[in-house]
Amino acid sequence: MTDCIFCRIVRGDIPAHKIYEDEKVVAFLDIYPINPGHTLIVPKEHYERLDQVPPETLDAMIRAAARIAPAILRATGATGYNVVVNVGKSAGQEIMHVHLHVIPRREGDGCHI
Ligand code: DGP
Repeated sequence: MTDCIFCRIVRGDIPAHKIYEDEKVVAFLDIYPINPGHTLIVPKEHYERLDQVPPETLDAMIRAAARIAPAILRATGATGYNVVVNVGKSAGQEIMHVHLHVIPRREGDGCHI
């Protein structure tokens, strides 16, 4: 998927504010954040849907979320977070390269996830 925007971010062909990377995944700030620190975790290999991702890559995605979320909270002062994945256009998926949203939250922030 050479023209997939997240594949291009993974390759470094287009800029993104990367905050974490390991063998399987990259995490970077969402360009249209719901709250400050809103982060996306994407597998380095292209899969469209969550149900197509191999187990070891799923593990890496959720492990990355658990690892970076406390740092995001410390950096933003948020007190909680949502981990969200949209699968399919009908569920709001706009970029067809599977990704976890890590969305920092505060009491009364008015977000409707
Ligand atoms: P979804 O609707 O679940 O497919 O979320 C796609 C998210 O990707 C959306 O919150 C905005 C973000 N996004 C789209 N294009 C770019 C981009 O070029 N760079 C970054 N950092 N985020 C992007």
